Amino acid sequence: MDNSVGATSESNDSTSTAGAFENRELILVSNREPYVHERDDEEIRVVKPEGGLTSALDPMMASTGGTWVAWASGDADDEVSDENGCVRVPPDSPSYELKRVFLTDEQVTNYYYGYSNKVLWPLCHSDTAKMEPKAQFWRHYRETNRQFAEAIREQTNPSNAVIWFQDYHFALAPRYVREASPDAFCMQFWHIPWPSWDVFQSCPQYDELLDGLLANDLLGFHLDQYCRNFLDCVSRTLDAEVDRENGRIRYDGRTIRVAAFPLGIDAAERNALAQSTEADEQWESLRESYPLPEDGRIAVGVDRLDYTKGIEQRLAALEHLWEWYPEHREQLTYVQKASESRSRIEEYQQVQTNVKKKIEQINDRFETENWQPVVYVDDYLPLSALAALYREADVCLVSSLRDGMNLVAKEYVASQVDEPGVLVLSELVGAHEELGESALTVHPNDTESFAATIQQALAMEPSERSTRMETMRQQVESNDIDAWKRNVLRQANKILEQKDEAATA
Ligand code: GDG
Repeated sequence: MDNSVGATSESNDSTSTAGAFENRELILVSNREPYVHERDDEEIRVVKPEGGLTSALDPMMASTGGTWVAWASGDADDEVSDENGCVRVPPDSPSYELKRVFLTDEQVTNYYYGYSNKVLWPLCHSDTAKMEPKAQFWRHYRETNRQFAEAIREQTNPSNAVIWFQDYHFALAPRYVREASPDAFCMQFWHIPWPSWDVFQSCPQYDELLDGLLANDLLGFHLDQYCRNFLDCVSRTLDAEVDRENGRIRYDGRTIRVAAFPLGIDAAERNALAQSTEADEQWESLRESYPLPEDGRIAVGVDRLDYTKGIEQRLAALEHLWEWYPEHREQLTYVQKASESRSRIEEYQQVQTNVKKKIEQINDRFETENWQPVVYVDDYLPLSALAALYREADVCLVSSLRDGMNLVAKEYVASQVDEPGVLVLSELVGAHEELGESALTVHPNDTESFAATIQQALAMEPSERSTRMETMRQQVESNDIDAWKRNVLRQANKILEQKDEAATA
């Protein structure tokens, strides 16, 4: 029996997400938009972020229709949108509405860079020393959440809709929606960890954040552990009845369901890409652009340059490996695929500087005429190039200090074809729950043992690699992005049915 918090394990049926909710329009709300219009001299081009959640949810929106509400981040978004900030997308075959919310520079500074990324991000990753809980950040976070709630109301009657918020940028918006429309159906998925109560308490607005989130009918996290932490925070803070076993909260006369839905990836697409001729071509072009080895081994890391990803810890382990296991000099090349991120925040600039410095130092120390130990790739790669990089890597290193899920680990697994490699995985990432038994586990702060584990990965026999990878592949394939969507929508429909029954009783 599954006795996890608010367990949602369901059989893998083929329930489609099309027509997701009877008689209700789907309104998806996220900070990032699925299509960004950018001005390029005389032309306007549409940029579609590849990978990540926006591209995973776009096909669902295309099949169900409805509205996606998001921050207008493109400099030509205004020009192509109507007087309500709306444009129909996907551009090639429009099937749903994208409603843009226009924010001032002050809002972006305070709501996005400020409260979202200097308070909630470090808080939820249990790094409270990095928190900057400034009053103006909070003020703008509240106002911007209110603006999103108003944008939803401009677009639809919330009483006839399912409003699905994504992530930590919108902890208050559900409350603002519900204030004006008490019978709205709101749900939210929180993509980052939820910390324990003693950590969460360091945020001065802890009670308002919880009150905001409890305006949802369904609240989803990646892991049971995050659900348990959330339920604990609620029971210690608010006048609420908390049923930990069933993941149910009674608060303010309503019932809120809290459940774990571990996010998956489009495993079939990643696997097909890894086998494509496009990936072969991309690999050739990567080899032309970067000093990749002809026949040595390759380890890879793919990260946003974020202090939670443990990139410096990983480089320290690699340095230790080349120092203590000299047989890997000239034999193992580490490729760091890095994407610049949130560069307006000092801590992020610091990560960028530290990572580059450390790489230079390692290369200076071990480099030979024929070999560069660490290759730094900071271009944004198309999915096929990323697939080639994963496919060619003998080892993938994921060393986050905290990570809600970590999709890179799953993408690496799905991209293994022919002779598979080895996943080296931090025990502190959400994906460790699903993949930890077949990956090689590391603690990112234990440099020596991390280095020894990379050595173990490189020495592993092909048969053991295949067995481990096969188990992980099955896990990643059967719990893919479609399974995630189905489980979330099924749970939401169940709650809606119960609500409708209660209303007509
Ligand atoms: C948050 C949580 C949770 C990277 N470089 C390129 C590229 N990427 C893609 C990867 C992967 C994504 O970026 C990064 O996803 P992660 O899951 O590793 O991390 P976060 O961005 O921190 O995401 C995390 C996630 O939300 C989902 O809930 O797993 O825990 O922190 O997909 O492939 N994609 C392309 N080119 C690149 O150069 N195309």
